[in-house]
Amino acid sequence: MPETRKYQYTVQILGSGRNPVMVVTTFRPFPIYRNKLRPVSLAHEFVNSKIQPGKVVVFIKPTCPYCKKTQEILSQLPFKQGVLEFVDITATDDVNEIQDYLQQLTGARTVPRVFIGKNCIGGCSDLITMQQSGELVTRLKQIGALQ
Ligand SMILES: N[C@@H](CCC(=O)N[C@@H](CS)C(=O)NCC(=O)O)C(=O)O
Repeated sequence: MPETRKYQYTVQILGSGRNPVMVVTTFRPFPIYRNKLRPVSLAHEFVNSKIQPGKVVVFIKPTCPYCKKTQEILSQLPFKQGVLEFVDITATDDVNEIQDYLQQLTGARTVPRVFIGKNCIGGCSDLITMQQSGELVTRLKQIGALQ
């Protein structure tokens, strides 16, 4: 059955008098499948947009000790500017959907989830193993992430 899409906008009117300005503040696509309204894909699109070749992205929760350790390890390395990104998934409205999608992509929904380029290397313990074996720096050099 082909998927049709409906869209939900939240609109804010700014300004006053003769020149009101309409601003679309949120936008959510709702694919309708078998007449059921189901929000999907925003989380997928969000995660996909962050995972890029040449970048290191880590999905984190700020309260997670494994995430803090991961941040500590990676922050000590000489990354090129803009190459390393920590994405706090709790700052989104889609924490569960993002974790579900991370599970689908990587086999685990725990944080941190560390991506070197398009590949997920796992979580904090995997990062530590790679750091100890020297593979971490090798992989980072391979994608051109280091200065
Ligand atoms: N062995 C994992 C442990 C990661 C872990 O247990 N993370 C916790 C947060 S501290 C988690 O994701 N729990 C499930 C959740 O928050 O949904 C690693 O080294 O990354």
